[in-house]
Amino acid sequence: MLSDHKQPIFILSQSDIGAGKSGAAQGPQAVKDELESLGVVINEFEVLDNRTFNTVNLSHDYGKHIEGIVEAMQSLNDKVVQTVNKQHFPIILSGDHSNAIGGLSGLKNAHPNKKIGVIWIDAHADLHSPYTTPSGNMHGMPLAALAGIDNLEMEKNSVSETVAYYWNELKTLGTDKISPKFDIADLVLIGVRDAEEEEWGIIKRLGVTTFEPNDIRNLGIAEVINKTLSILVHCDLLYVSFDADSLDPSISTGTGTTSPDGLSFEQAETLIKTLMAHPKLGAFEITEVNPSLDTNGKAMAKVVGQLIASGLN
Ligand SMILES: [Mn+2]
Repeated sequence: MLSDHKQPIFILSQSDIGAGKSGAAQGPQAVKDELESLGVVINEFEVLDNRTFNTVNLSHDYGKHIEGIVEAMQSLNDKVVQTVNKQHFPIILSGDHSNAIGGLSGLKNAHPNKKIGVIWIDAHADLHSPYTTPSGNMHGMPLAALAGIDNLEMEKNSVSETVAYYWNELKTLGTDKISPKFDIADLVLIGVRDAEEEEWGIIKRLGVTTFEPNDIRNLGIAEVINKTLSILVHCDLLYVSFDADSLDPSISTGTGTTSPDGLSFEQAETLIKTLMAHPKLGAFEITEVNPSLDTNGKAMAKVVGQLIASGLN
């Protein structure tokens, strides 16, 4: 249950041009439908149809659709700022994980003087930059954009001036051009198990706390949460991002990049229930539900809907 009588506004940010596979643009609506069928009353919601920005003709090797993503994330940033300024609480249902750039930037731009701690529940580390990405897909880069990290120490791509320009726009999203949006030491990765060498380089060099599947097994999810919250105790606000691929593939049927040894339903439920009730929670994002990849109708949206409903009840 949300603390302090927070009034949620659901923001459906449908951009999926950061993913390698299309279809996650339909995820937000599928999750909202599922929440309503579970009895969650959604009084206020906003739908951003920001998936089509500027996608024609603009594919770069090391930042696919980056121009369009800058526009899409500007619109999400603005919507989150408005929501927070109205004293409402943003629950962001997003297409692919590049949407975190707009979501977290919005929280920071609404509270420029507050220190934000980030809890990233994901199979992946999402710490690539255009300089290190193997795929060029922007949904592998949101944390680096938000933390202002290029990782030139491990540079392997020759990035065009155009991509470098738009990457800088993403890092400095918002009218005050704040970068970084959070301190990389104030990041905790939960469930990470499929990251590349360049990402582990950042994690090791800059001291990012990670809870891998073995840690979660050994400590138990309750202790993982305790440790996470004690590491972030000095932060003023928390941004929680939940990627559907953090879940074990046995229950994460409809998402773009599944990976074995993921969270069980019960572990995810405990995480979401505890974090949603936290008084410092500033925004909550749920992402990467892709109904078009689902092997079993809307099974993924159902699982994610049940988790969020459980967190809200
Ligand atoms: Mn992700």
